[in-house]
Order: sequence, then C-alpha cells, then structure tokens
Amino acid sequence: MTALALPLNARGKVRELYDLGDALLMVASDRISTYDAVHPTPIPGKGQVLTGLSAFWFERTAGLVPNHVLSYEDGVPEEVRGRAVKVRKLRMLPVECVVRGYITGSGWKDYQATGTVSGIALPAGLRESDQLPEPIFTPSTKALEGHDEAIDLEGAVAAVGDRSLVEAARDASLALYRAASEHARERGVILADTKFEFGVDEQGALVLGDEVLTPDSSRYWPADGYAPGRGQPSFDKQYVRDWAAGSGWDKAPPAPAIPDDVVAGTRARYQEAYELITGEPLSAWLSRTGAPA
Ligand code: Q0N
Repeated sequence: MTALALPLNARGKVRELYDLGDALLMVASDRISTYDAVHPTPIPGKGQVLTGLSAFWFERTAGLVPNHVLSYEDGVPEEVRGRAVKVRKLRMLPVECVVRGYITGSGWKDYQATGTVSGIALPAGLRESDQLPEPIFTPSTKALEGHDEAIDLEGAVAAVGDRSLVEAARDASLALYRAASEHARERGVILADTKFEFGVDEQGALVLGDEVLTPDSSRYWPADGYAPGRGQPSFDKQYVRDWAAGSGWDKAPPAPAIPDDVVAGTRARYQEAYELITGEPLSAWLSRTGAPA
C-alpha cells in the first residue's frame, strides 16, 4: 500500500483521497475486492488500468457533463503516476447515481420481491440478467457502514434537498450510461449497470466526480456467452470468483490470499479490458502519465 505524505481526506476499500489544499488527489490502489471483502494480494497494474479507463471516459463524455478532473501529471507525485488524478474539490451529493440497463444483483432481488426497482414498475416475466426495455435510474444513499440503501427519486430529492439538481444528475447519468453502453457493446462488452457520483462546484453547477465507468464502479460482462436466465460472469473478477468458489472460503472477511496463477489471469483480464474499451495499448497510458517502471 502507498501512504503518501499528505493529509488523507477519505479512504475507500481500494482507493484513497488526499488533500492537496486547493484540490484533491485520488489514488487507485492495486487492491481487489470480491464479495465485498478486500484480498491481501494485490493485482499489479489494476490501479493504473482503472485510472486510465476512467480518464478515457471522462475525456469522451466531457461534452455531456463537466467533470472534476484537473490533471494526471501536474501535482501528481511520481510514485503514483498512472494511478492517480488531481481533481477539483466539490460539494458531493449524498446519493449514488446508479443506472441499470440489465436486471441483476440487488435490482434482480428487488424485482423478484416487488416487481419494481427503486419505485419503477418493470414488465412481468423478466429473467435474471435480461436487458430492460430502457435504462433506469435507481439511486441509493451512501451508507457509511455496510451496504448502500436503494431509494426512489423522491428519496434522492429528500436527501439532496434540491429537486432540479437530482433531475439534472438523473438526466446526466442516463446520458452517460447510453453513450458508454453503446461504445462498450461495439467492442464486445455489455455494460450491465454503473454508478456515478456528482458534486456541485462554487458556481452551483453539476460536476461529475469520483471514478467513472471502471470495472469497480460498473458491471461489465463479455457479450460473447451472454445468456439471460442466470447470473453472468464478471469481465474482470471471474478468475478470482471461480478460484474462490473452489477454495473453501465462505466469502466472509477476511478474504484469502490469491494464488499466483489467478493473479496473473486477473491482471491480463484488466489489461484486456483497457485495450478493448479504449482501443489503445495500456503502455500508451503509462507513458502519457509517466508511470514508474
Ligand atoms: C469525495 N468521496 C467518495 C475516492 C472516492 N471531487 C471531490 N470533491 C470533494 N469530495 C470528493 C470528491 C470526489 N470524487 C468523494 N469522498 C469525497 C468516495 N471516495 C472514497 C475514497 O476514494
């Protein structure tokens, strides 16, 4: 793990946010989690891949919604180049902006129980992993401990305290999902769902924050082999999950160490995801940002 000599602003399971005074430094680690538990074994290069993918999407969608990115170079310490970004300080909305194009995960559970997801009625007879008639906005509240709680649009309005801001975040989220899922699908990948976080700047304008459209904030499935009626394999984490399933681990923390061959397969899968989605070799990202050798 990297501990930079900077004040820590926030720490997630696999990322840290440092305070640079007038800006923040978001650092992606090589840590990986499955079943909500972080493994003690890193996946070398994962932080670079996620940062590079997020950069690709921020640049590609800047015309849809402004984002918090300032620089991947200026003000980024050498040791974290390639996996860190300097960002604008925002006032973050206290909701996660989830968009689902397919019915899976907690959405599938809610649908089975109620026929609805986030207060949105869905057609009867959907199978697990089916594509939805159109993408839906299913916000959640950020729980400090444990799982995020699904809310409907009115719940998001109550949490944020500004209806038009929530509607703007919803519209931006849906536009981002549509653009990204179309791009991914042309490259053989299904973007099943994804989560955005927005903030507002000093002028009160909506700004896209966090990381975007990475495998950690999204469910990516290989289009090849997609079949509704069951859960789909994860593009990036399936090696680890398959190994875990046969390992005897009960999926409760602490997560076990990952064997070398599973690390190598997962590492190759992240690199493949980067190259498939961006159409560029990962080396282009590493040289652009001056990542350490
Ligand atoms: C912020 N989080 C939540 C990184 C992500 N641009 C910003 N300005 C102010 N605050 C935040 C951002 C952003 N992005 C976002 N916390 C603060 C998630 N974190 C957890 C740790 O790693």
